[in-house]
Amino acid sequence: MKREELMEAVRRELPAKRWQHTLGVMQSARELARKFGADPDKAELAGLLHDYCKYWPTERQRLVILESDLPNELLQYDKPLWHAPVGAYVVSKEFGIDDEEVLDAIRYHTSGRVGMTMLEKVVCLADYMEPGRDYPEVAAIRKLAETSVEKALVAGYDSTMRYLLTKGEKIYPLTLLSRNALIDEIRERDRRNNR
Ligand code: DGI
Ligand code: FE
Ligand code: FE
Repeated sequence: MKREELMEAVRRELPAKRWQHTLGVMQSARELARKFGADPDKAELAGLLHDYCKYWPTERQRLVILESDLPNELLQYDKPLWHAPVGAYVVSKEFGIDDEEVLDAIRYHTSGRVGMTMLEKVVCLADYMEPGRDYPEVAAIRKLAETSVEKALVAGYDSTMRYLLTKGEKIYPLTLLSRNALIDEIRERDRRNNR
């Protein structure tokens, strides 16, 4: 499928505002990839596809989880988490995307995971800080992203967790593990630099 066709296929799935968000994530992911050393084309492609299933009805997403090899355990966690793994599965089937690095960047763009690749980090961070994002912590996250993708991502997860706590929502364990792993990475690098 040509790039224009792929973009058109994604645009059709999304309300106008979410399509603008997607364009912003593509741009930010490409820039962050160049800055921090991931493949800019893969980052942009993952950015294009990352929210592909975001507006699918819950029942349609549930069916994908049940009928694919995705872990059924996902169904115990909050629905806003589903679109990431469901999206990775669906774009592999619908568009024949077979680059596992790109698929993982889509799969883990909401929660992150332990041992994230640089590509996964920049896509997740781009989602938090693309130009259209506007929430209280975004300025601080953009500032941190000038020097550290890991520190900026931790700040992103912190803002998500604070929001979830005020709402009385569950925290997805992988989000917490991902944050802890990034903090370990940051501390390890600081220790090395201070030796
Ligand atoms: O899809 P986007 O809105 O661009 O961003 P996203 O993929 O990061 O999804 C954000 C949504 O996911 C938001 O409603 C909060 C929710 N979320 C993120 N992490 C967790 C979470 N929800 C729960 N319950 N637990 C989490 O750990
Ligand atoms: Fe998303
Ligand atoms: Fe997004």
